[in-house]
Amino acid sequence: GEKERTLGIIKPDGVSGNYTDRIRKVILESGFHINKEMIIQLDEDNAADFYAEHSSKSFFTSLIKYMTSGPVLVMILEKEDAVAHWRHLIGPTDAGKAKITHPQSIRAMCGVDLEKNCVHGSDSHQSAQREIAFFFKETPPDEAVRKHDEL
Ligand code: YYY
Ligand code: MG
Repeated sequence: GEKERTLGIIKPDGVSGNYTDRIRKVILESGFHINKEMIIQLDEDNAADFYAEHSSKSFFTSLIKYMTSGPVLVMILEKEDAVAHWRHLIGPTDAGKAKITHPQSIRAMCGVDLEKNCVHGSDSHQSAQREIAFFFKETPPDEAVRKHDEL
């Protein structure tokens, strides 16, 4: 089948808690190629743009504070069916529940709770393309620019 790309992020407490090497090992052992990676400190505007779909949610302010609390490691992950496979590997959004229901998942390994869940994965092929462009192209997609102007 076709190779696909998805976006993975190791969130601030994953980076500061020294989980990067363990997560990278799981990624490579699962057959992904790490196409590109960079460490970046998000500011509030960056984080709000990235999570624009959640801007009306009650957890948004707290999420932005968490995502800007330290550097993150952003990675383009490539393999067949990368989006679905990476979502499967990271496990459920709530890391507390993941520890019970998906103990082998990355969120079970390094996450804490529903908010501090250690890693991000794109939720669809379309989201992956937008999110990869968000971090790895000089010009953000129109959608990101529009959302930014609205904030
Ligand atoms: O895609 P995924 O990261 O698994 O969850 P989303 O529903 O897209 O939420 C994005 C992000 O927001 C989640 O990783 C943690 C945080 N969050 C939260 O703090 N509280 C919630 N009730 C839902 C999500
Ligand atoms: Mg999501």
